[in-house]
Parts: sequence; structure tokens; C-alpha cells
Amino acid sequence: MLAAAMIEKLNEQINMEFFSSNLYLQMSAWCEDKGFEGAAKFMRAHAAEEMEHMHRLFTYVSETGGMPLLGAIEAPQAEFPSLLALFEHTLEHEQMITAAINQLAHTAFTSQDYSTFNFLQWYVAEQHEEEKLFKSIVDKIRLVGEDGKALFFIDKDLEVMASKE
Ligand code: OFO
Repeated sequence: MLAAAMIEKLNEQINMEFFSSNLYLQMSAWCEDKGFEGAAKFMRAHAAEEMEHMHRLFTYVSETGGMPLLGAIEAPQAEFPSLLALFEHTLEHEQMITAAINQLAHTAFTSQDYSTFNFLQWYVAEQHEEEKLFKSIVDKIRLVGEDGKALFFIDKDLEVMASKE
């Protein structure tokens, strides 16, 4: 049985994962609108991944006798100045999520909730992967620049990455 304070924090994380999913889905619409079809597919696939992050937490809370609570979810940003700005935003967002996961792990550990601490290790590893992934995309766009031809190839690359998501 989880402590009430822990359940509350896990519920906050459930909402953050929902927000991540909505943010990436919204970003996919921007990409589609600007003709970046590969990027759109990539963001859509990533939105689905975030839904899985949400479900994993949801299941954990209910399996441990808690009650998952879905609160209001803020509307995500819908306009971006460029594809690079969009991916910079994903990287900053993932860094924020990593900080939230670290905070959760800290709370679990210091309150001797080792079950939750253990459960959160999956998220710790996942955040490492997510930051690495988004950083590699940001780096690539910065490297090739943002003219039409360069972005065309970036978009093709993202399409390939989307199929591996
Ligand atoms: Fe992108 O890792 Fe969940 O939020």
C-alpha cells in the first residue's frame, strides 16, 4: 500500500506523461502542416510512447492499492518558429521530465518506499534514452543547417527513426 503523499506525486507524473503525449501529438500536427511528414510520423509515434509511460504509472498506482486520478491537462504549445525550435523544445521538455522523475525517485527513497523506487528505475533509464534521442536530433539539425535541402534529409531520417520507435 502506497503512502498518500506518494500516490499524489505519482498522479502528478501521470498527468505529466499525458501532457507529454499531447505536446508531441500537437507537434506532429505542426510538422504535418509544414510538410515535414517524417517528423510528423516521428512525433506521432513518440506521442504513443508517452501514452505507454502514462499507462505504466496508472497500472502501478492501481495495483498498489492507490487510485489514479486524472486531473486537468494544460493545452500544449502549437506554434513553433522552425523545426529546430520544435526539437529544442522537446529536449528542454524531456530535461524537465527527467528532473521530475529524479525528484520522485528521491521522495520514494527517502521515505523508504523501495517498491516505488524500484518501479521508477525503468523511468530513470528511459529518460536517459529520451534525452539522448532528442539531443541527437537537435545536434543533427544544427550541424546540417536549416535550408530546404538539409531539412528534407532530416525529415527522411526522422521517417526512418519513426519506424523504429
Ligand atoms: Fe518523454 O518521457 Fe515520458 O514524459
